[in-house]
Amino acid sequence: MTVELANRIRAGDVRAAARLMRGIEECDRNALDTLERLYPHTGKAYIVGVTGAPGGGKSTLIDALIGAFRHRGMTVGVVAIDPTSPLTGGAILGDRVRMQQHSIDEGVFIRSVATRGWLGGLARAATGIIHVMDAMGKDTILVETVGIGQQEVDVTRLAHSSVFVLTPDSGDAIQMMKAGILEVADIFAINKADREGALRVKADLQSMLNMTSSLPEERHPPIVLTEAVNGRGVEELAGEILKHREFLACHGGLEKRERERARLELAEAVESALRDCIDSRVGKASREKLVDDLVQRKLSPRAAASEIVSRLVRP
Ligand SMILES: Nc1nc2c(ncn2[C@@H]2O[C@H](COP(=O)(O)OP(=O)(O)OP(=O)(O)O)[C@@H](O)[C@H]2O)c(=O)[nH]1
Ligand SMILES: [Mg+2]
Repeated sequence: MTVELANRIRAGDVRAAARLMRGIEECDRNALDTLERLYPHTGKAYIVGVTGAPGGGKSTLIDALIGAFRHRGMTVGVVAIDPTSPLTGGAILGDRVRMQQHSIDEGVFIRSVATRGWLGGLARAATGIIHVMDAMGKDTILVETVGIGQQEVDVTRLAHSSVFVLTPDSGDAIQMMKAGILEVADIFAINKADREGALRVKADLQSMLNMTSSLPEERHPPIVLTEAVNGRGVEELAGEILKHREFLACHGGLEKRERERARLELAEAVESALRDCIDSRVGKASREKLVDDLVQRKLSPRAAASEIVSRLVRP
C-alpha cells in the first residue's frame, strides 16, 4: 500500500499527494511510512522561504512568483504555513483562493498547513509536506510563514533561500533587528512599494545591513521593491532568488544548508521518537506521580527528568 502510494506520488499524482499530506498532518503511521519511502527520492527541489509580518502581501507575492518561475519552465510547489491557534484550528483556505489562477496548472501544487501552535509541529508537518512536493518533482518550493519572531528565524533553516517581506508602512525594522532577521534573510522585498515611504524603508534597511555585515567579501542581501498586486518588481525578485541559488552553488553554500536542514530534521525525529518511547515505557500514571512530586517540591524537574531517562535505559 505504502509502496503503491509512494510510486503514484513520484509519478506526480496530485490526489495521492494530497492524501499523504493529510496523513502527515494527522501523524498517521501509514503516512509516515510512505514518507520514509519517498525520502531517498527527495533533495532535488530548491526551497525558498517567504516570511514577514501579517498582511504584508506574502501570498500575493508568491502568487506572482509562481508565474515568474512557471514562465522559466520550472514547476512550483507552495506550502503556506498557517500558525493557527489550537482554538481556531484548521488551515485557512484563503491562500488557495488567492492563488486560484494557478489551480488548473499541473505544474503548480499549493497546500496550506495548520501548525496547531507549536514550533516542533510546524517544522515536522512542513518538512514532511516539502518532501512530498520534492518527490513529486517540483523544481522550486515556496514556503510562506507569518511573523517576524524567533520562530520565523528557525523556519528559515528549512529553506535554501529566505526572502523577507516588509512594507513601507510597517514598523518592522526594529523588531527585525531584535529577532535576528537581518542576519538570516538572504533577500529583502519591500512590497506595496506603490505606497509612500518605500524608498525611506529601503534606505533605513540598507544602513542597518551596512552595520551588520562587516567582512568586505561577504554577500550583501539585495533589497527589491515590489508591487505584488500588479506584478512590478516580481521578475527582479525571481531573478535575485535564482542568483542566490547560483551563489550558494558556487560557494559550497548549498551543501551547508542541506546539512543544516538534515540536522533540524534529525533533532525533530529524535525528539518525536523519544516522546513515543516515554509514552510507552513510562506510563501516564507514573508521569503524573512525578508531576505530583514536583508540585509538592519533593523532586526537582531535573531529578524527575533523570528518573524518566533511567527508566528508558533500563533493560
Ligand atoms: N497596495 C498594495 N497592496 C498589496 C500589495 N500586495 C498585496 N497587497 C494587498 O495586501 C493585502 C494582504 O495581502 P496578502 O497577500 O494576503 O498578505 P499576506 O502577507 O499573505 O497576509 P497573511 O498571510 O495574512 O499574513 C491584500 O489585500 C493584498 O491585495 C501591493 O503591492 N500593493
Ligand atoms: Mg498569506
